[in-house]
Amino acid sequence: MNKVLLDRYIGVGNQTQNFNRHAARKRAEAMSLTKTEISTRTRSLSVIIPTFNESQNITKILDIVSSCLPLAANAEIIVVDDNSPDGTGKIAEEYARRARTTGTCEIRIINRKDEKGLSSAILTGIRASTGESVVVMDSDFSHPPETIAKMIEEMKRSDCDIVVASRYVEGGSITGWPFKRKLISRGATKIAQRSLGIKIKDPMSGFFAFRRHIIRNISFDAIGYKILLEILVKARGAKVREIPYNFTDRKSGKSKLDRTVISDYVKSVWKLYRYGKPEKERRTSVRFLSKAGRFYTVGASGLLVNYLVSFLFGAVFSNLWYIYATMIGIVFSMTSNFVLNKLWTFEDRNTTAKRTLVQYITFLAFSSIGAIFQLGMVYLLVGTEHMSYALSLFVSVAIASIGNFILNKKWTFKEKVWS
Ligand SMILES: Nc1nc2c(ncn2[C@@H]2O[C@H](COP(=O)(O)OP(=O)(O)O)[C@@H](O)[C@H]2O)c(=O)[nH]1
Ligand SMILES: [Mg+2]
Repeated sequence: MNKVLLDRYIGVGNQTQNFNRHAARKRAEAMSLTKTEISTRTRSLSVIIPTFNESQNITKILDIVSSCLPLAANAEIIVVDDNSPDGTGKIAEEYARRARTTGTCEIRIINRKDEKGLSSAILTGIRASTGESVVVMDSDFSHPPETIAKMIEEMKRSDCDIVVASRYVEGGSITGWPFKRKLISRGATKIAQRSLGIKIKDPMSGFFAFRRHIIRNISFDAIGYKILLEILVKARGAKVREIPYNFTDRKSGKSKLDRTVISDYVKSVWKLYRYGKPEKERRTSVRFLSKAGRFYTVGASGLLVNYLVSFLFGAVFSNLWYIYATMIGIVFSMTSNFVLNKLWTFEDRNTTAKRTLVQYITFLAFSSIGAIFQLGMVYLLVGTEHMSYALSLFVSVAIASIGNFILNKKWTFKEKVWS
């Protein structure tokens, strides 16, 4: 942020006087309206400001945001603080108390003692708010308060449901972020756009406005940092517009972005990706056949792995006895079969070492039993029943593989055979 803008936001020098004058004028205007006039007006705007350890910013941001809000909106500001150790909640409460007599809009503080997390804090604020439109913004001056009016104006002008203040549309920009953060932001944006089919340029924005009705039927997961993404995916049919703004990195306090943000992000994108996908098939017969189909496909892929690995070892290590090469091929194919069956056929996501090892050993044991059974069966059918080799091979492979599927389903992956 350049010096003039910064001064403007944090209230230094001449700009402070301007803001104070502006606020005083608005207060005077407010006083000319009677209290009942104000309270009987519908609340058209709520501004949600989540905070955590923002003691250096909170008073100034409340000053400036409240002076930026149009009186006619009968707006409220809701600060949601997660019991900040630096006393942000207390400072905000004190400010709100003073504003009750002198302020131009209602300020409420929600102090969450037991819950943590940005998305859930925003959601708490949204639920507690009553405005017809809601704006969400940070408390660290990264989001210029004067953009709020532009967002509301755009919402009315284009009659849309969501207005995103965007860093990535023409006219938007980022000031003060190191290359690494810009890269992470761009990467996360691309992932959201590609995997969730989102068209807008800045779905990761933390600065946005929306009409309350669009979230009426949404059940939120509120994982991690980016609640806008969840709204964009779940508020189907909502009309979205973007307007540019200049994001400026904070000057006071610290960013709360840490490593868990990235894993939370992956989790939330995965959840959103699954959102709206058809429910799991309910018919037992279809599920059984689908798993059997996957089991046989994996088996076929195992033959290929077996052949390729045996061939490769035989070719690369020319001194290796071909029986050893074949054995290595068998071990590789059994292992790849196991991994694919665990993750794909039986969709077992529990990958703890102990459980996986026990499953692997059980799987190998059943595969070996299957192979021995197949040998014995062919020997019996060809030798004593005089069946043709081709037919006896077919019969024994069919019985062994069906047995293998059922045994592994029941004992290795602990599923009911038919359920
Ligand atoms: N209530 C609450 N607010 C949070 C939490 N984490 C971040 N915030 C607030 O969310 C806004 C954005 O956080 P910030 O650390 O600046 O994120 P960055 O801009 O991505 O580096 C700021 O107003 C923070 O005070 C949280 O866990 N709970
Ligand atoms: Mg920030």
